Amino acid sequence: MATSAAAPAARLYMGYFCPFSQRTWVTRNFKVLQEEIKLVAIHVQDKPAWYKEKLYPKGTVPSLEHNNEIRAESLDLIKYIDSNFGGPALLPQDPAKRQFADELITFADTFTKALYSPLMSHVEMSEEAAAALDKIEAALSKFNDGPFFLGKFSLADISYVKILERVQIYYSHVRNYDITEGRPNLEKFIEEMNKIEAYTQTKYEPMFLLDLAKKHLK
Ligand SMILES: N[C@@H](CCC(=O)N[C@@H](CS)C(=O)NCC(=O)O)C(=O)O
Repeated sequence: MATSAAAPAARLYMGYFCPFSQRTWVTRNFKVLQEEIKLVAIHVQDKPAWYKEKLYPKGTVPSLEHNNEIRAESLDLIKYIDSNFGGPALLPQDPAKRQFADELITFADTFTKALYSPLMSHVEMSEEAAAALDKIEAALSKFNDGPFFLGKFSLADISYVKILERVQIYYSHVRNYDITEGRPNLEKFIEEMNKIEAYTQTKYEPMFLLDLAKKHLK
């Protein structure tokens, strides 16, 4: 009897301490794709030459090798993984929620830059960073059928949570600024995220993350 070979597992090239990689890692965990997507750890500060030469010329992680193609950019990858693999869907069918998800996912890069920028210069807290936090605080009240951006847990939450986790630690220790102060939705969001195992599996001790980042923080 002829047997058909199982499709080879996809490979997710990632840095365990890289927040962008961690978005794809959380997505994989939540969709229970440990067999379908194998993690290949890359040392971000000391990348092997083959990664850039043979796999992904831009050289950043994460990237995904699937069906003999390489894809990259974490915000694109989480959407790709959600639509091309099994497991619970991480985007809703509802068109209004879907459109809001796209807007939020697109804003995640701007949010990241706004929050990191004061930390990389000698600025206490910028208007852009406070406005970006206020924007997501307001976004969290748009749908009231749950504590997440779209009510239920989705890719929108995954786009922000690993950045929020870090900037909460950095601002608290380096700027004495609590990003959740006066932002109750954000506080509740972080509390609820900490009940999602797919996310908590990717967390490290705050002091460890602070130590890793210290040489970049001003
Ligand atoms: N926009 C990219 C950013 C990826 C990124 O900057 N990754 C870092 C590690 S956290 C990296 O690979 N840096 C090394 C390099 O730029 O060569 C994404 O979202 O995937």
